[in-house]
Amino acid sequence: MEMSNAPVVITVAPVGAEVTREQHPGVPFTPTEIAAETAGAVSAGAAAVHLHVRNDDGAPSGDTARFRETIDAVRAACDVVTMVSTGGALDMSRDERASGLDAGPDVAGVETGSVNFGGDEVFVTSDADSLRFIEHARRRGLAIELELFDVGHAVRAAALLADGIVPGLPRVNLVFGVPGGIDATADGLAAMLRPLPADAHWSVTAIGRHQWPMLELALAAGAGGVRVGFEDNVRITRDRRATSNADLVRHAGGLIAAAGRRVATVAEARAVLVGGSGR
Ligand code: KMH
Ligand code: ZN
Repeated sequence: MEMSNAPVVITVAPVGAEVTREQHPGVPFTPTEIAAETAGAVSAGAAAVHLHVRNDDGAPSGDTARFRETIDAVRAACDVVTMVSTGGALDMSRDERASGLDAGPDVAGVETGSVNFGGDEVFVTSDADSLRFIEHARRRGLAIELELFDVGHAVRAAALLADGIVPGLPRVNLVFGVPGGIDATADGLAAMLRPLPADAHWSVTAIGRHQWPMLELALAAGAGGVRVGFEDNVRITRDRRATSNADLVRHAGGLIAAAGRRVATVAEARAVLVGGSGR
């Protein structure tokens, strides 16, 4: 994969499904809270938002109306590319996981395989699940970003792209540091990139303490995007918790500048993440 001087899209993942207010009291739950947290992150340089939704009590929600209310609130608060997760939460049905696709987002995130999350937790996405989410997203005219946690997922993503099942520009997000997934190392990054098309727009997510070192490494290797947010990590350093999602985005912006790169505008992010999908 070639080095890149392209602007770097910062995606913020402010909500997640698993992170709790014990881990960070600022995790947003309601549409209003999610919109405010997203707007702050956009002011700090984020150009896309990866959304999960919650009930008022913080329980993950698989309700289309809740997604719609959240997306509307986000759009009223700021200009940003909206992406819904079809990963949902571990105990959700496939229908609940698909609920965001009917809420009018710009982009659908779709997994291409299963992965252990540690202990008894298994995040299951069968090939049939992937194909159903992709078909649903296509029916809705959504752009698709493939979410890859291990090398086999990248192999499957490459086939889905080559066969035109996932149409348009190849867009992938590589996730590092999940207990049963690819390791957050330079070798891990090379292994994930190897099966993918050379023109893929690739973004990097890394979990917990792996986040900042992996993002630095990925930026030096030409990543087209980085993802930060409470969903992935709540800390700037081991000793300092981030004050907000915007704080995490600002820190990512510093790493991008240090790598001699530039943060993408929302218009640039839209061209890369949504362009060619007909939206
Ligand atoms: N919450 C996890 C079970 C994604 O959003 O694409 C799945 C997840 C991945 O967060
Ligand atoms: Zn997610």
